[in-house]
Order: sequence, then C-alpha cells, then structure tokens
Amino acid sequence: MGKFSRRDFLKGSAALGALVGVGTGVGSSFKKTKKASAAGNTKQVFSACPRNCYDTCSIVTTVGDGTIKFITGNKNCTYTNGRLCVKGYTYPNYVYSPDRVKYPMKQEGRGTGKWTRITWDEAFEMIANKIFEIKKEYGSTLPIALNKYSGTFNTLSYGIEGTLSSIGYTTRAQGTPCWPAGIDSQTFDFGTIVNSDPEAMIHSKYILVWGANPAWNSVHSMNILQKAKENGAKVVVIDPILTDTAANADEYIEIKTSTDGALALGMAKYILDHNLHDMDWMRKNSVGYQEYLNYLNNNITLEWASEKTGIPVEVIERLAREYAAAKPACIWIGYGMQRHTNGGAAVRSIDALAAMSGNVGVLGGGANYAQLDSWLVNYSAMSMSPPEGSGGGADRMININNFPAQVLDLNSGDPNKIPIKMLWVAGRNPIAQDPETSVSYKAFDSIDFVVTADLWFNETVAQSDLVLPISSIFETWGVHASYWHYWLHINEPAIDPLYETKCDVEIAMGLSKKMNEMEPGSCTYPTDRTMEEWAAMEISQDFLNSKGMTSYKDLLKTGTAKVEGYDAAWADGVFRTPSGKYEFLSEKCASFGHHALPVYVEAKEVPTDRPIRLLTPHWKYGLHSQFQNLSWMQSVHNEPFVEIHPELAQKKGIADGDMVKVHNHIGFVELRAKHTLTVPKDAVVIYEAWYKDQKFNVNYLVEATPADMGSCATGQAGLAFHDQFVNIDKL
Ligand SMILES: Nc1nc2c(c(=O)[nH]1)N[C@H]1C(S)=C(S)[C@@H](COP(=O)(O)OP(=O)(O)OC[C@H]3O[C@@H](n4cnc5c(=O)[nH]c(N)nc54)[C@H](O)[C@@H]3O)O[C@H]1N2
Ligand SMILES: Nc1nc2c(c(=O)[nH]1)N[C@H]1C(S)=C(S)[C@@H](COP(=O)(O)OP(=O)(O)OC[C@H]3O[C@@H](n4cnc5c(=O)[nH]c(N)nc54)[C@H](O)[C@@H]3O)O[C@H]1N2
Ligand SMILES: [Mo]
Repeated sequence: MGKFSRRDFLKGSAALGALVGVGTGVGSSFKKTKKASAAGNTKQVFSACPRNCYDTCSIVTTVGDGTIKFITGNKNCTYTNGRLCVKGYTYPNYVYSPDRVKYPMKQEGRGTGKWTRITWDEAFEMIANKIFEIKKEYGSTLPIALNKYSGTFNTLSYGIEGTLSSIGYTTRAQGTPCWPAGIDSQTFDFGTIVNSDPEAMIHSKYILVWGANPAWNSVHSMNILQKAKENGAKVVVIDPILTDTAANADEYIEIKTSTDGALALGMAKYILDHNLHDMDWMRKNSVGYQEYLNYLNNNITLEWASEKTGIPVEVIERLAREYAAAKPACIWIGYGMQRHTNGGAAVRSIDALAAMSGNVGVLGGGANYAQLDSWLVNYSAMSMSPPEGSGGGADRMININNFPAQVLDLNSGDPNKIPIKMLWVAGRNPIAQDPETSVSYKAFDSIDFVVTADLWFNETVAQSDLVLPISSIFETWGVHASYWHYWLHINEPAIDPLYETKCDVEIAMGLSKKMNEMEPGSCTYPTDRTMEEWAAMEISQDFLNSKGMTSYKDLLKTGTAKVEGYDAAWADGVFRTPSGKYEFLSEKCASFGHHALPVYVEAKEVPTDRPIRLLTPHWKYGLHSQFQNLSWMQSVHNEPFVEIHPELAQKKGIADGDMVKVHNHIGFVELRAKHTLTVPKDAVVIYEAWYKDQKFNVNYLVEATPADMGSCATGQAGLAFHDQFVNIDKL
C-alpha cells in the first residue's frame, strides 16, 4: 500500500466578498510589505487555505495592530492568481466570529448544551486519566478510537494521528468517504493517481468535464477553462444536473445517473469503428489493449450505450468524433461521478477512452482525476511510535464509511470484541457528514468518553463530553499541498492565537507533557518544539532541492512554489503498474474481485418502493459542514431546500415553495421544495450542508452503501453517496 498508508485519511462571488473587503487585481508577482502607518504597524504574511478543496489557495494576509485587516489571493501562485473564493474572502469573519470555541469546556450530559469552562490543565488531566483507566482495564489502548478526516489539510494536522500513535496502538477510522473508487481505478490503470497540471488545460482543444462542478467546487479552475475557451477549446459538461459549470460550458450532456461507463465505452466503440484510435500508442505503452478492443467489438453498440445513458446515438457519435479529432483533448473526472456502486468501473472506462484515443501523456490531454505527487512533505507531526510495552501489536482499522455501525458492533457486549470506550474526533464532523445520521447518534451514545477538537460548536461537539478549542490557520503555522494543482504553500501565523485556542500539534504536546508528569514514559509525543520548528521540519529536502532552496525560510519569501514536471502526466510512458505500462487489462484489479478489463457494471437497481433518486452534491457557499455556521452565510442562505423538476412535482402535487417530506426506509427530512428544470425528472437534489441551530441533515436519508472500489489504495471501499432512493410527499 506504500504511498497511501500514510495518507489513508485523505484521501482536503464578488458581492459577498464586499462584506469583508475584497482585493482583486492584476499585476506581477507579489512582494510582502512591512510599513509603519498612522494606525500603527502593518505587515503582510502568507497564509494558506487548509480546506479539503481542489483549489488549496495561497493567501496574502494584511495585519495591523495584531488584527487581520484584509486578505486576498497570492499572485505568486498562478493557480490562485490573486483571488479567493467567496468562502475564502470571508475568513476574517471566520476568525473573529463570536461563535468560536474559545476555551476547553466540558459538557454536563451530552446534547444538553450545559458547557462549563475548564483550564487546559484540567482538560489534559481528564483525557490522561481516561487513557490510563482504559490501559489498566484492557491492557491496551485499542479501546481508544480516532475519527479524523478532512476538516483541515494542513499537513501538520497529521499531528492528530501522531497524538494517538504516541499513546499506544489504537482503533482508527480507515479509508475516505470522498474519492477512493476513482483512486483505485487509476491505480489499476496507471499505477497511481497523477493528473496533468490543471493549468495546462489551456493547451487543450476539447475539455470534457465529467461529473465535476468546478463552478462551485473549484472556482479557480473556471478561469483556466475560460482561457482554454479563448484559445479555441470546446468545453462539454457531462452531468445528470445542469450545474453552473454546465451553464458556463459550450455544451451540456444530460446523462442518466450512474451510467457513465456506458457512455465512455460507447464513445470508444465509435472511435474504434472509425479507426480514430491510436494503435501506436497502445502497442508501445499498454498491455491488454487487444482484449479491450475485443470487448468493445463483441459487447458494445452505440444503441446499447444510448439506451443506458439516455443520450441519443447521434450525440454520442458526435461527442466521440469531436473528442477523437481534437488533439489534444482532456477529461476532468470529477469525484461526484464515482460515488456509485459502479463508480470505480466507470472511471476505468473513462481512463481507457483517454488512453485508446492517444490522449494520455500529451500536453493538454489526460484523464485527470487527482494527484499526491506534490505532497513533498515529511509528515513530521504524525510519525510517532507507541511507548515501550504498549499492549496490542498494531492499530485496529475500522471502516470510516461504516464507522457508526462498526462501533455499535464492537460495543454490543460480545466478550470476544474489544469495545470502543473513548473516541477522539478532530478535523471531522461525523454527525453531519457521515451517512445514517441516526446510527451515528447511537454509536456516540455507546461510547463512554468523547473528546472533540474543533473551532465550532457543531453537531459532533454537541455529542461530546469535552471540546478542545482549535486555532485557525491564521493563528498557527502550516504547510499545504493540493490534490489537484502542483503548488506547495507555507502558512505563517498572522496573529497570536485568540482566546485559549491551540492547534492540534500543540494539543498533542500538552497532552504528552501531562501524561508523562502523571506516568513517566506513557506518551512519546515531543513536548518542546515550537510550531515554527515543526513547519521547518515538514518541508522535504526533495522539495527544497528541486527549487534550489536551502530552508523553509526561502519559501516564506513567496509563500508558495510549484512542483515542476507535471504539465503532461505520464509523458515519459513510465507507468507505476506491475507491468510498467498502462493496463487495459489489470490482474491487480481482478485480484480485488473486479473484472480485469474496464467493462460495464450495471448501476444499482432502483427499488420499487422508493423510485426517486436522491443526489446530495456539494454546496457552493459551504465546504461540507464548514462556513455554513457563520453569520454571513446565514444572511445569504439559511434554509435547506430540495430541488425538484416541475414534472415530478406536478405528479406529486407539490407547488414551488411547498413544505415536503423526503423519506425512505432509514429516515426522513422536512424542507421546502424548489422547482427547477436543472435537475433530472427521476431525481431530487438536496445539497449536503449543515445548518447552524437546525436539526436538518440530509444524511438521515443516506445509507452507508459501499462504492465498488477503494479498498486497494485506501484500505476501504468508497461510499455510494449518490445511489440513494427516496419518496417525496407534500406536508
Ligand atoms: N450526503 C453527502 N455527504 C457527504 C458528501 C456528499 O457528497 N454527500 N461528501 C463527502 C465528502 S467528499 C467528504 S470529503 C466528507 C467531509 O467530511 P469532514 O471531513 O468531516 O468535513 P468538514 O465538515 O469539512 O470538517 C470537519 C470538521 O473539521 C473542523 N476543523 C477545521 N479545521 C480544523 C483543525 O485545524 N483542527 C481540528 N481539530 N478541526 C478542524 C471543522 O470545523 C469541521 O467541524 O463529507 C462527505 N459527506
Ligand atoms: N464550495 C465547495 N467546494 C468544495 C467542496 C464543497 O463542499 N463546497 N468540497 C470539496 C471536496 S471534499 C470535494 S470531494 C470536491 C467535490 O467536487 P466535485 O467532484 O465537483 O463533487 P460533487 O459536487 O459531489 O459532484 C460533482 C457533480 O457530480 C455529479 N454526479 C453525480 N452522480 C453522477 C453520475 O453518475 N454521472 C455524472 N456524470 N455526474 C454525476 C453531480 O450531479 C455533481 O454536479 O469539491 C471540493 N470543493
Ligand atoms: Mo471530498
């Protein structure tokens, strides 16, 4: 599992900007200023947005008298290009929000909201006592579990894993809810995930945005798509929803959900039939191409593809012709489209289409999904070993995508199972983000002691006994990479930590100190390092060498630097598969129980008693449960809604604006209906979002249905978030 073992957990509008003062503009590279003004000393530092987002922006923060005055995008990073997204521009409101968790607090009865402020010393002592108690009773720390995911992708935040590793072997939520099916597909086909630098899309003549919505989820990429269009590229969006990205494209293709594999195979068949494929590339760079071409010849017809996808034959033919003729043509494979029971198989078919048409390894081409090659960091804060004599021989992994059910199973009272007695949650909001919300509540109830480290009193904090206040990125150090572009950013603190907040690594150091005072040798986490020292340790020598830098201080001059060599991924023809070639036929894929070829896998069957598909994609003004709790957000939008096609609404007697109940066998939600022609007639859309002070959560309706792939690269299958089925009725 090599490369992924350390990264299992990863997988990271102008009008609103005016609220906090938006800086945009053009110009050459950015230099920091330090000047004395009438108002006092002003300085500028480079920050970085740590959110789990394609864009991972480099930020310039202007500070006066110890207060953040102004933030904007760093022009030194040509991807950030001097601009932030609507959420990013409001960071000052985030930092100075009165709602932040300010002090360590304990709750008298979970969910009561009866919080009492305690000191850090008391908090550490409470945690340490619990750990010692568990060790005594069970002879190991396995009853202590960690649930961490993507609240922050500051690479120093891997100190959260380090915290647990330094007390003993523990139970870990393994895998990722986000993108693993696609990672496995590309692992089987290419050997791993490596996308071409998204900035190189300007060289493309044809861009298929396949199941991604960058207009909301990766706004900086829209600028690149726009430039490509100005250079003559055609942009086509394939999505069941007419998204804002589709609205900005040259063409929108409405596809039946979860049938993308059929479209890719149909296009490939047309390309093969018309001799538009690249035999030379396949012979030189791939294995299994003959079997793949045979499969196309023997099993695929355009009529079949049309019937599956709902796209007329002529349209599939034209798409295939245009895609094959435009040299180079690129495909952006989104994360939304692989969250299906056949999502991994679909990505393999799309990869194969790119490869057979000669679009792999060329500038402006690619089957671009994601990458981790630019993460040239040392994961210094997580690399801890358990203390001598810890019980248990290794961490115990449980599936992050079925965490609550697995916890309940371990806590069922079976004497052969080591239960979960304590849970550490950090960088994670499972009650909001996990499927089967009702089961999540039960799982929390079955655990003796829950400690959550967060900036906000979210639903998961509400189910905790203890909350630890976290510093924002503006109050600490950080090192940040993206899973999409190739820039590496450093983050220098802009201001002192507010209130009594600490970052996760400081918490680890504080806990270690306390534990070792109480029981010498009980925790291996270092206690005497400054955050600047941690940041310095984090940047790898490989990265510094490649940039001709001698230390992290060089990176502080620009805030960011790009890892080079990825303009055209796989241009060297050296693939990281067992054969060293592109694998149309993958034995490794077969060894994980799939077909060795990129064949079509049927979509999940629609249950007769719940015939309406529920899609829950990502929301423009929030990032998962983040940002949506802030006052600016509530002034824009603070009421959940379900989007429904007028035809379906009419059948159900639902008028625009009616309150409705969306329900299935595991739960229900009540919210307002919004008529729109942008959604399919057989589906409803509710954006995944957390609403402050409201019980609403779409995940009450979402079952923990596994995606087909993910266990090869991340240890666990992904989640079929978009294979959910419901009924809808007027209230
Ligand atoms: N229905 C539905 N559900 C989904 C999805 C979907 O499409 N549909 N998408 C899924 C996907 S793709 C993902 S990636 C997951 C995301 O799931 P999570 O990773 O759980 O999501 P977030 O809400 O981004 O972050 C969790 C918490 O981290 C906290 N946090 C921020 N910074 C820090 C820090 O420095 N330290 C600590 N300790 N905490 C911090 C935030 O305040 C927040 O409360 O959700 C999944 N859930
Ligand atoms: N503003 C904002 N930005 C974000 C996030 C956020 O929550 N808000 N989340 C971040 C994270 S963690 C992630 S993973 C990325 C997600 O970024 P995207 O990959 O863009 O994710 P989604 O919005 O889940 O899904 C994208 C599209 O996939 C479509 N889709 C669903 N099923 C299918 C299908 O079967 N076929 C096709 N062709 N399309 C389908 C959906 O309709 C949706 O329009 O964005 C990141 N950026
Ligand atoms: Mo994600």
